[in-house]
Amino acid sequence: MSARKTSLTDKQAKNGTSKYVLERCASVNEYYDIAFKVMLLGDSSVGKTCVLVRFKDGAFLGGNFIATVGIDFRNKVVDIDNLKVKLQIWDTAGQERFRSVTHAYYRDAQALLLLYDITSKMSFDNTRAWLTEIHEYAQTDVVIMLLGNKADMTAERVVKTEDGEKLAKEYGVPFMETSAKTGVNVELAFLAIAKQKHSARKKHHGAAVTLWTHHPQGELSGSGAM
Ligand SMILES: Nc1nc2c(ncn2[C@@H]2O[C@H](COP(=O)(O)OP(=O)(O)OP(=O)(O)O)[C@@H](O)[C@H]2O)c(=O)[nH]1
Ligand SMILES: [Mg+2]
Repeated sequence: MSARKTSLTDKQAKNGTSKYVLERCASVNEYYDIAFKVMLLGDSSVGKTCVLVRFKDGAFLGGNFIATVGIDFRNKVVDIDNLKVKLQIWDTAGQERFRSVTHAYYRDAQALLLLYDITSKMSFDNTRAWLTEIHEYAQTDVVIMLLGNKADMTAERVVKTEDGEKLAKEYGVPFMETSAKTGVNVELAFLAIAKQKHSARKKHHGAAVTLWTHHPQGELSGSGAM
C-alpha cells in the first residue's frame, strides 16, 4: 500500500525471517496503510484538546482550563474496511492571537472537525466565521464534520440539538453531539470522519462508496453504495 512505515532496515531484517513479518511485528504501533491529517477547529474552550485526549488516551482532562498555544498533534491508528488508517490529528489553538499559525496548517488537512460548545451560543454562532476561514484556507476536497461538544452539560445547554442539525444541513456536513467528559460519540466522530475521507478517496479511485450517518444513540449505519 501507499504509506507503510517501518523503522527496520535490511540489515536488521536478515537471519532468515522475512522482512515483511519483522516489519509487521516490530512496528505494530507504527504500521499503517494510509494516513489522513485531521484538524480540530473551533473557538477557545469548546473542548478540542479534551476531545483529542479522550480519543487518544480514553481520559478526561478536567480541572483548570489550559488553552492550547499555537498547535499540537497526536497520532492514532484506527481500523477502517480492514485497513490501518493513521490519523494525524492537529489540535489548534482557538484563541484569536494564534489564528495565523493555524492558517498555515489548513492546506495540508484532509479532514476537519469543527467544534462548538452546546453551552455557548457564541461558539455556535462563530462556526459561520470558521467556515469562512475553512473555505479560504483549506483544500476544496477537505471533509468537514460539525460537533456540538459538552453534551453532558444538559443543565447549561443553550444550543439545541436541532439547531446543530439544522446548521450542519445548511453547511451540507455531518453532525454529532459529543462529550469529552463522558466520551459519548468521540471515537465515533473520528471514525466517521476517517470513513468519510476514505470513502471519498475510494470514490475518486472509482470504487464503491458507503455513506455513513449518525444515530442519536451513538451508532453508525451505512446507507449503501454509490
Ligand atoms: N463538562 C465538560 N467539560 C468539557 C468538555 N470538553 C472540555 N471541557 C472543559 O472545557 C474546558 C476547555 O477545554 P479544552 O479542550 O482545553 O478547550 P480547547 O477548545 O482546546 O481550547 P483552546 O486550546 O484554547 O482552543 C476545560 O476546562 C475542559 O475541562 C466536555 O465534553 N464536557
Ligand atoms: Mg486546546
